[in-house]
Amino acid sequence: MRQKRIAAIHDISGIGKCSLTVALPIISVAGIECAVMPTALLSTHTGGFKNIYIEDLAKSIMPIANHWKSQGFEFDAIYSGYLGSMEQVDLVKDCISVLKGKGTLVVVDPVMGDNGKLYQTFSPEFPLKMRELCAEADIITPNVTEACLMLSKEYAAPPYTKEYVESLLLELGEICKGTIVLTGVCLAENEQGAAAYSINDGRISFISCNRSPGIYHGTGDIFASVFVSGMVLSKGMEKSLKAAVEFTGLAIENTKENLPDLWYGVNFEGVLSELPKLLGD
Ligand code: PXL
Repeated sequence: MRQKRIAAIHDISGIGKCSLTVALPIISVAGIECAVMPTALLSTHTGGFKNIYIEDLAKSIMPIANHWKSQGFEFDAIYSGYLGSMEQVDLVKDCISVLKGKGTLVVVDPVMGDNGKLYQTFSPEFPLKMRELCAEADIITPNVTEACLMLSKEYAAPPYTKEYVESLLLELGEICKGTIVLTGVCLAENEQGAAAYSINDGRISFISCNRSPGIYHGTGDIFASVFVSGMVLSKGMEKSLKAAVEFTGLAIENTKENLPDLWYGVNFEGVLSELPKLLGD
C-alpha cells in the first residue's frame, strides 16, 4: 500500500510557527507525506509583527497542481489554510477539482481571524468569499471568530453556552454540507476544546481539555494539522478530534513557562514525540 499523502495549501511564514512550518512537521511525524503548496511567502506571520515582507505566490498554484496531476500523484486529503487573496480562493477551488480523486478528503481551514478580529491582510469582503471554498469541503475547521465572520454575526467572547455553540454549528451547516469542526470552544474559564457537527447523522460532539490562560498564536494550525492527520490515518472523527485537542493542549503547556511573547507561536516541537502515541491505536 502506498504511503498516505496530504496536499497542504497554506502560506509559508519564515518566522512565527504557523501554516506550513506547523503542518509539514506535524503531518510528517504522523507518518504521512506532506506535499506542500505554498500560497504566499512571508517574513513572519501577520499576527503581531510589523513591516512584514509578503510575496504572493498565486501564479504558482495551478502550475504546481497541474504538474502533480500529470505525474499521477494521488492525495488522501487536500488541506487548505491561510490564503493570500480573494483570487487565491478561486485558485484553490480549481486546484481541488484538478487534484481531488475518489477517496480524497477535502479539509478547509478558513484561516482569517482570531479573538473577534479579521487578520490585518484581509479585506472585509474576504469572509464571504471564503464561504465559497467552504462549500466545496468535506470538513471545515473555523474558530469562533471565523465562524462569526462567515455568518456576518457579532463576535462574542468566551466562555460560551452549549446552546450557543450548537446554534453556530447548525448555521455553519448552511455553508458546508459535510462536517463542521468548530475550534476555540470554551464552555468554562479553565477549559478549551472543539465541537463537531456531522450533517450526515446530525450528531454534535464536544471535546475539551484544561486551558492555560492567555492567547496562543498558531494553535488553530496545530489543531487542524493533527486532526487531518488522524482522519487520513482512518482514526475516525472522535479520536482525531481528541488527538488534536490534546496535542494542542500539550504544546501550550510546553510553552507557557518560558515564552513572554505568546503571539510568536507555541513550542509544539518539544512535544512532537507524543503525537504518534495520541494517534496510535
Ligand atoms: O495561524 C494562522 C496564520 C497563518 N498564516 C499567516 C498568519 C496567520 C495568523 O496570523 O498571519 C501568514
